[in-house]
Amino acid sequence: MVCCWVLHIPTLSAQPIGGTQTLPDIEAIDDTLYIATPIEAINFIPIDILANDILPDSAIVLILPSNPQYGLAHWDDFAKQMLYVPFEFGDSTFIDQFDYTIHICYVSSSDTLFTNTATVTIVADCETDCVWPGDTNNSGRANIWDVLPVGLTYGTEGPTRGVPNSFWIPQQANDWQDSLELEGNHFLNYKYIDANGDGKIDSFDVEVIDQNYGLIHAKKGVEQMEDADFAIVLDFLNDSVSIGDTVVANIILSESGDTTDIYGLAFSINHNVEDSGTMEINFPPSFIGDEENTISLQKNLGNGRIEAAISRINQQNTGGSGVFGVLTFIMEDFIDGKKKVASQDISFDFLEVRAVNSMGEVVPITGVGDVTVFDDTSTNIEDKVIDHILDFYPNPTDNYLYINLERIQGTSIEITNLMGEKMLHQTLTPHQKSIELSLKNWRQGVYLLQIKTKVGIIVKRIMVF
Ligand SMILES: [Ca+2]
Ligand SMILES: [Ca+2]
Repeated sequence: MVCCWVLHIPTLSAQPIGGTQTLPDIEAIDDTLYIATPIEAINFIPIDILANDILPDSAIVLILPSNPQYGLAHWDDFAKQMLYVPFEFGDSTFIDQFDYTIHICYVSSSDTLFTNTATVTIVADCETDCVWPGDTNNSGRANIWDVLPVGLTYGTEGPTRGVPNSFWIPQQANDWQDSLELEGNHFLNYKYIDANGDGKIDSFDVEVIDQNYGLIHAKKGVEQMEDADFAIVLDFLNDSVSIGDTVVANIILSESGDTTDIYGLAFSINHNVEDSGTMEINFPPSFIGDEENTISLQKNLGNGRIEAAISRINQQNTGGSGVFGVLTFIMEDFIDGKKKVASQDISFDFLEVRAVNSMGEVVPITGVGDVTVFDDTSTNIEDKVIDHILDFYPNPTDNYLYINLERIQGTSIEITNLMGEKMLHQTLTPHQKSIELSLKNWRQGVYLLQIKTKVGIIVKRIMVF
């Protein structure tokens, strides 16, 4: 079997161990070395760990590797090279890591020691059917659509993948017994869906999608939105929006026509809000399910794009309609080009939407966006959102919330839920040093803590459990 070997030495500032002498110029530079070799035919793979490093070469006395996890490393003093041999041969893909200590004699100093780290990536040969962890639908990239295959096959078990890992490298994996049937007579083997390679399809595989989100290994066609009677609709609750407002939009499965059975939904939204750092999509309990019986993922990609997916995990469709998601953000300054504007449409459009039933069949669906108006004419300085480190705890909480006000000239505190409903309002006295709020018996979920100060509003997210 042909294997590809990669040596990667990350940039590290070498750390002297002991000694106070003037240190020589020494630098470990990113170093990638590919070796294609029949792995059974060779005992030790040479790794030129010094190739890209700035070292006083002639002064090197000895290089000692620490023990790698998945192989052996050995310094050949005669050949002046590091040799590495993995315990596993052939069909597994993994990353190994070991430190090596360089002993050098330099100028007038006595022995000086440096420690660097070498990372070895072993990529097994899989030219056409490699698994890329997180690209569960084998489309060429890891993104929101990859949540759906995990939901459809949730709980299935199969063979583990060599040394299980979630590195974004092509990975050899044995086929599982089952495949999902996709559109156009395509079959997707379950091995792609087990993103972390542990032999089980579950929420850990969603975490791998999250970790490798947006990464691409092959260019394939853009997934297009289809025309359909069935729609996912965004609906702003705010008629108009000023700086500092919490903007809330419901995400609704349309109620018109017959109710269609669905299992999972994934979508991406384009918008023109520039400071969208606070934007997020949550899936409160709905006809689709709750935290116990669904998986979900949301990604705020910045640059006017947010994506999210939710899927059931019990292989049974749900019928129904209504609100199943909530998009929220806090409005900051609206800047069009480089110019501040006083009034402007805030528009949200669905870019791509996909729904599947429990058989994995595509349910035709379309997306309908919404517009609200940014109106800054009524805004004063107190409504400006400011970034501030706030001392408050515990978070999450199930009982009380303590807030240190010593460094803030706060005038009032407000807590709202994600629907924008006011849960608590408290006026602060001048020079008040702290406050303790009781949140006992609140519904579990995310809330927004807003403290008005003389220079603007501090907004923090708190979680009640
Ligand atoms: Ca994918
Ligand atoms: Ca897994």
